[in-house]
Amino acid sequence: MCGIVGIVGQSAVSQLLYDGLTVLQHRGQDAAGIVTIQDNKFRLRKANGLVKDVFHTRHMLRLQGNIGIGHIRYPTAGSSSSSEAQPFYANSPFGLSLAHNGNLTNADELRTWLFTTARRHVNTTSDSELLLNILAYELQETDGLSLSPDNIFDAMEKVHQRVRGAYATVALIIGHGMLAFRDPNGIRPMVFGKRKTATGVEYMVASESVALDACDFEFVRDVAPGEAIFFSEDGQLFSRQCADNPSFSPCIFEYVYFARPDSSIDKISVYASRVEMGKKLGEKIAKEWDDLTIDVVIPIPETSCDTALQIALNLNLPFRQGFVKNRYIGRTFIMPGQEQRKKSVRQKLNAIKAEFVGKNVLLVDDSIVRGTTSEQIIDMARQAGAKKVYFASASPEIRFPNVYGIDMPSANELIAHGRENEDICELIGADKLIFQTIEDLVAAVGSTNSEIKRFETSVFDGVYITNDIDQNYLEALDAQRNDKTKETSDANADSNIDIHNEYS
Ligand code: PIN
Repeated sequence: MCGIVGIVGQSAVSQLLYDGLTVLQHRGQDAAGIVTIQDNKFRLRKANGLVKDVFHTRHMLRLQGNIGIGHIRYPTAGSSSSSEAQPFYANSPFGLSLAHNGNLTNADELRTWLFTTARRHVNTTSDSELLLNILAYELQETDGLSLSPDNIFDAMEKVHQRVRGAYATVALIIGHGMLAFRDPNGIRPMVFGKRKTATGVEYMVASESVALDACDFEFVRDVAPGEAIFFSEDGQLFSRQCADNPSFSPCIFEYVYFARPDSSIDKISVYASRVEMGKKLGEKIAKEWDDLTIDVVIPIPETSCDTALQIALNLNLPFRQGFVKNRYIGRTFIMPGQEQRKKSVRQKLNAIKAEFVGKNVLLVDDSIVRGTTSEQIIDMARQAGAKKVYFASASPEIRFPNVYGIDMPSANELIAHGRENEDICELIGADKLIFQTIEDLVAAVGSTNSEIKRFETSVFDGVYITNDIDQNYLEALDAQRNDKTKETSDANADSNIDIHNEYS
């Protein structure tokens, strides 16, 4: 998962881009980058690490200009080498730079086409660099020394025809402005906002609305699936629907886990959707577990807290924060490599014994992915003195890989793949295990926006919205991206060269 921001301002934008990226840091902690335009030249800084570690004063001073984009990255396609950090750059036409959240599902086909037909060199394994080159090719095809918004939208129509998958994208075109577009299914989120200054209007685009709040921009709306919005350098906004058959199918996992609760995505409050998940799951527990005695509901911090509190309210049970989280350690699911994830659980969480001794506890988490964290936490609860440990997941069994930018590429690494409740329960060591049903999850998330008829739910039901995923694709993805391959490719990452990073 990644995060993107973009600003067309009336004064220097680098600090705002930095602030926007910082509040989106939960979306990826692997690398960060900002590019601005000053005097018709790109100024770029990108490297591996957290936002606060990538940008030092000397970088910020060089990132001059009133227009810029930024990216934070968790590696989903490509390796985690720093040369794959974004934004990417292409010199022709005009000078382009692009930052992308999502994953393209026809990357191999695009790579071949770019090489054999468009004769464009792509220097990394990142699908975002492919997307940049497809956009560059289509912009190049339009005539003239300048681009009109209509030229740009015509090119975007062709981009949508060529590219498949998930892509929320911002791009800069030197001498013109900033382009933002979202894939025809609206899988990955993107919003924009504006504000007035003494000298004119400023616009900001971001993955989540929380970035607009933090930068003091007023939320305007979500970018529509298939829509492209062009913000000209002089502060004008143009937009057009550029996809042939747009359908609204946002990724449901954003609400389950990824997005911040204070964000609103596609007119649904992430926080409210998590409370609704708690209501539904509470009702299910009341119905199916009425023979069990639960003494206390304990969330596994922190995504599940809002859900767990609502479960406790529904069941009329005490809610206690039985685990203390070290907030100076990253999200475990988002850490590459199983060993690293395992080790960090004990560093990340500790139990408050008094909440466990002699009690039947109901632990609540947002999801069970690989199951290793859940297993260790259940063990921790028992060591802290719990009599019985029941476990509830706010989302259903995750049985299928994600191909749209969430790092769940290998079915074999998913504990629920090919397993039923009892097997999973035994493997994680719980006394009882309950999952939200997919119907309840969809109802919970969709309850406040009836415009959305369908969510992207493939990790739960194996139905891929882009209709282009078969077993061969999944096997190839597994081979390319499972934990084992990632560990080897990470070890080799430093040997890659980075031809476009000016300032280190
Ligand atoms: C963690 C949110 N959440 C916890 C992410 C663990 C799956 N894991 C997904 C549960 S936090 S496992 O709130 O952001 O800290 O099933 O892979 O072990």
